[in-house]
Amino acid sequence: MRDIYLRPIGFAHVPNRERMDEVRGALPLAGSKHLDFLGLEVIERQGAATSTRLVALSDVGERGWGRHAAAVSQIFDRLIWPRAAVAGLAMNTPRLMGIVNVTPDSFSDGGRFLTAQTAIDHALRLAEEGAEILDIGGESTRPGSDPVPLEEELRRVMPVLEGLAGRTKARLSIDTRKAAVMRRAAAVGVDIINDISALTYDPEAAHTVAELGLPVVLMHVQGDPKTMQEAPHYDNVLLEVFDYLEARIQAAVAAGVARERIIADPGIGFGKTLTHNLQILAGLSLFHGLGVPLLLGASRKRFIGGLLGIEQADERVSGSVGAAIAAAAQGAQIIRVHDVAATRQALTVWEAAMRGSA
Ligand code: 7PM
Repeated sequence: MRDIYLRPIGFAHVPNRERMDEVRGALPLAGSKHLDFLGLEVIERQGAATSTRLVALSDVGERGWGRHAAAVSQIFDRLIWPRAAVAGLAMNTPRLMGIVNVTPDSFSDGGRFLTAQTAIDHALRLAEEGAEILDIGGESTRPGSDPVPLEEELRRVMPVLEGLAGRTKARLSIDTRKAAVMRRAAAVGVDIINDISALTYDPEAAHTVAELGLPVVLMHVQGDPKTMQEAPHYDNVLLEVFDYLEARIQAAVAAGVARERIIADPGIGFGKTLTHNLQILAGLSLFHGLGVPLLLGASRKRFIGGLLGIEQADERVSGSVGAAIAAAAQGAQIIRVHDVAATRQALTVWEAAMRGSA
C-alpha cells in the first residue's frame, strides 16, 4: 500500500504550450493535446487516515519531499510522460469506444443469424458515427447476472467478430474474462482485450494476453457481477481502486504483458454505490499516476439513473454525455459509450472550446 498519491488538478489549455519550458507552472497531462495541469493534490495516507494539500506545479521542484522523494518523482514522471499508442491509436486525445452487446437481452432474439447480423450492422453504424474502437461482448456482466458458459459466449461473439474483421477501420475489442475467447478472437484479428476481471477470472488469461501481444484493459470490480451490488464498501474508494489497479498492472507485467499495452479502468458501477461512482469521477485524474491510458465506462449506468431519477437505461443519453465530458475533462483517453453520435458531438465542441480553434 502506498503512503503518498499525487492527483493532477487545475486543468486548462495553456497558450504557447509548444514552448512549455518557458511557461513553467503548467505541463501537458500524459502528453495530451488539449489538457495541461497546473497543480497537484498531494494525498498522504497514515493508516486509516488521509491528509490532503495542494501544491502549485511551479512549487513542486522547490519542495523538500523528504522520505517521499522517490515516490513523488516516480508518480510525477508517470503524470507527464506521453502515453504510447494503443492498437495504433495515439493516446493524446480522447477516443470513443462504442459498445456492441451480443447478449439475448440486448436484441429481441430472432435467432442466431439475425442476432449476429443486427450486432454487425449496429457496430458499423457506431464506427460511422465516430467510434474508433468497437467493444464486442457476449457475456452480460450487469449486476446480478450469472456467468455465461464458454461455448455460448463463443457462439455469440465469433460470428460478429468474423463479420466485422476487415470491414471497418475501427479497432475491434473483445469484452471477455476467458482466455479461450481471447485466443479465438485474436485469431480473427481482434486488436484489444477488455477484461473486466483484470485477468483474475481465468488463470490462463494473463499469460494468454502476454503471448498474444495485444493491448489489454484491466478493470476494477469489487466482488463478482452476481453479488457486487449487494453491499459495496470502501474506506477510501479512490485510493483502494488505485492500489488494486496498480497491483493488477504489476501482475500483468510480471506475466509478460508490456506496460505500454496496458489500459486501466476504475470500473464505474462494478461493486460501487452512487457515492462511490461520483467520488471516482470527481477524482478520476488520480489514476494517471498509474502511468497508463485510462478508460472510463459510465454510459447509461444506474448511477446516472439514480442522479436523475430515470429508470429506463435508454433515456439516460444526455446524462451519459455529461459523464463522458467529465471524464474527458480529467484526461481519460478512452471513453466507452453506447451513444456514439451524441458523445462525438459533445467531445468535438468541448475540444474546440478548450483549444479556441476548430
Ligand atoms: C448491463 C449493464 C449490461 C451493464 C452491460 C453493462 C464496462 C465494461 C461493461 C466498463 C470496461 C455496460 C456494462 N462495463 N468494460 N463492460 N469498463 N472496460 O454498460 O465500465 O456495458 S458491461
